[in-house]
Amino acid sequence: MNAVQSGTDPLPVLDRNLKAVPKAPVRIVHLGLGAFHRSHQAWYTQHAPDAAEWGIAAFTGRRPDAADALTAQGCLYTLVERSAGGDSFEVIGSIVEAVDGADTGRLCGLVAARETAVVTLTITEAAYGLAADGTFDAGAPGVADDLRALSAAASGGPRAEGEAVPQTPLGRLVLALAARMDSGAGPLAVVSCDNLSANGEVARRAVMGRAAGWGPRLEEWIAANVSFVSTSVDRITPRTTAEDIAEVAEQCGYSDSSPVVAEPFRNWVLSGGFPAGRPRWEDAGAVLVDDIEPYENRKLWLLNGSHSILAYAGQLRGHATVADALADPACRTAVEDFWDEAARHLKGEGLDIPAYRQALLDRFGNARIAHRLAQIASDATTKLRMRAVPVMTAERAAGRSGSGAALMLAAWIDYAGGGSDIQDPLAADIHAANALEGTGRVQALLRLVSADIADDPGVVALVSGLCGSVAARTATPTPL
Ligand code: CS2
Repeated sequence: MNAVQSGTDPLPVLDRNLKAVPKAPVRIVHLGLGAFHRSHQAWYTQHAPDAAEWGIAAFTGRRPDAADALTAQGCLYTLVERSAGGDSFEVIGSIVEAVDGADTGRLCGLVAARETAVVTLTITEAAYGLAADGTFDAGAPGVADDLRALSAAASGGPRAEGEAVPQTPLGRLVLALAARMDSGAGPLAVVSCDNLSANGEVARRAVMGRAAGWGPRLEEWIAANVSFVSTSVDRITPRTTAEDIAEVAEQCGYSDSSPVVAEPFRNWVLSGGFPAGRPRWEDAGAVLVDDIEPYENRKLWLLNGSHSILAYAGQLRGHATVADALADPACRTAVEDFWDEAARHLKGEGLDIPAYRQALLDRFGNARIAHRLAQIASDATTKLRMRAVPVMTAERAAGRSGSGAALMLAAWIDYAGGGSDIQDPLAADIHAANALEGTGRVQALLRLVSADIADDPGVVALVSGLCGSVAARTATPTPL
């Protein structure tokens, strides 16, 4: 489709020529309508052979904007697949309804419907709101309000004017699961697609903790009827820019307010039961496994871990994108050192770590994907817990220092002290820790990531010694 724009006529909106495309019925409800959902789960659903039976109703998080923009163009959008050699364009139609996340009435209606079989989640790692040790944290932001709202909803009766409804995505999900329990529509699967280890189990704990606000009847129903599926998800999806929107208009000849750009690579590994069915995602390349741990560790440690090193070390060294940072030998060495450590603890048949590392270098080096380091730098306390801590702990248990993982933590601590706008669920605690000095500050910041490593004087000394080193490193070329 090449653009032919005559004179100054406005371009037709994307769905103008495609209205005849039949919409699949809603059988999947998604929470977290963002770019990643649209480049990943929506792509797999569109490419499943039974796509015509599986429509997605996707709910936004905090704001309605993404739903409004998508609804205005019939829920269709362009996926721009950006390789090192060029772009290709595909219209995705698997999302059939886009809804403001605050519309809990619609959410409850859809989740309570017998046709709905799957609820998928991309709500960010931080939104699960678990404590650093992985237990349910009734004091996490928004959770106490959710518990109160759920308890009020459980007591039944007509809802009073202005009565609160849960405000967090998982609080809303619990309300909707209660509606399904009451409708008798039967079991379903909840599928976390966030970058957390054992994300199915994390989702179960976070949902059950909130369900306690409703009461034992719902807790028992969820335990008996909801299958929490674990997944490892992968597709680099930078934030869409004004240039991307202009490129789609020029290349495709229509106006699309909501295109999404992604690398050609994609991967989805799933483990768990789907009691009410699911699309044949495996025919689109997804992999169903019994034991997901080796795959999720490989992805979380090697890809996401090195992303975090590049995000903090790279920005400290003046870089803005993943590709720029990786081209800096000082950052590249830090990544390779961390990978060497992580690789020692990645056991499992067919993981082929050398090939995976090489593929990551190729993917990160794709300079046509402008993946901003500032985007990756957010929510460090939650992310580092999954990315640095397990490797550090395994290395130290094996009698080594864990200096590669320690450098990731040190780079974050330097970055957090730089006065930049910190986006983190624990931002207030980070600011408080920054008021301390020296080792006390390092220890206080480490505690926000993991009490275990903060309580190890060896780790505190190691990380303190590495602070300041990343920015000062001279660039020693790594042999290719
Ligand atoms: C990134 C991920 O922002 C981040 O923390 O590490 O979003 C990463 O790009 C995806 O997991 C790739 O699949």
